[in-house]
Amino acid sequence: MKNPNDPNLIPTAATTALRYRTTCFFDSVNSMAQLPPDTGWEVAFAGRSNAGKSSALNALTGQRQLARVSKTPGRTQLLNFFQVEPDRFLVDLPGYGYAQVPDAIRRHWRLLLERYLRERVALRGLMLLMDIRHPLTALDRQMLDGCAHRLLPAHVLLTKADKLGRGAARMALQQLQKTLKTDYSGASAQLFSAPTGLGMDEALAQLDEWLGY
Ligand SMILES: Nc1nc2c(ncn2[C@@H]2O[C@H](COP(=O)(O)OP(=O)(O)O)[C@@H](O)[C@H]2O)c(=O)[nH]1
Ligand SMILES: [Mg+2]
Repeated sequence: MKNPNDPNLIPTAATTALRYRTTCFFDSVNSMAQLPPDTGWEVAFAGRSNAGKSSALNALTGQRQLARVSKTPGRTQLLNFFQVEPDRFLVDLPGYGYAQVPDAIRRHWRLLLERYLRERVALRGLMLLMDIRHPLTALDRQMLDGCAHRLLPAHVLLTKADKLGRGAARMALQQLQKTLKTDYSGASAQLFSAPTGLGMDEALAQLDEWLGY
């Protein structure tokens, strides 16, 4: 457990519950066999490379460098487990859609991701991150299809909402919500911005619900 007074914590994230502030790295996993025991509650974070997954994980936990924020996309090649408390995890999934990855490795990720999503009992919900300027790519749809298939709830964070004006951001959200309603009724969506904190409370409430708090 981390010291909540650690200087690495982001002081502005005052609303972040203490349980997330003390989240710490647990393990990196490259195969189904390496997964922690399938006994608890976990929420996975998925999205295209560069969608803002690491930034969101850091912002939601109020920690500067829990997950590594990268300007070079495609680096996170493993399932990274972060422990909120014993048996409760946030899982950073490999970013998808990155072109510069050898086919064999891409295939390995895809199969691992598919099996994890399909078989993991501890998995209670999927946070799907999409850059608000490029929402709902073919791979995003595949993730939502996978969730629908096993009735796993999904919640979309439209990231980098600060890059658009308020009206444009709201329109992008409404449009996405309309599509979700017809194509993926088990999925919800919200605006999110790591640097401004927009949507933080809503996202944390969703985590609380899925992790059984
Ligand atoms: N303006 C803005 N930039 C963001 C936001 N989230 C992430 N970024 C930037 O987008 C880039 C990719 O972010 P990162 O968290 O590493 O994405 P990941 O590959 O999905 O983990 C970095 O340069 C971040 O600083 C956001 O909400 N707003
Ligand atoms: Mg990342």
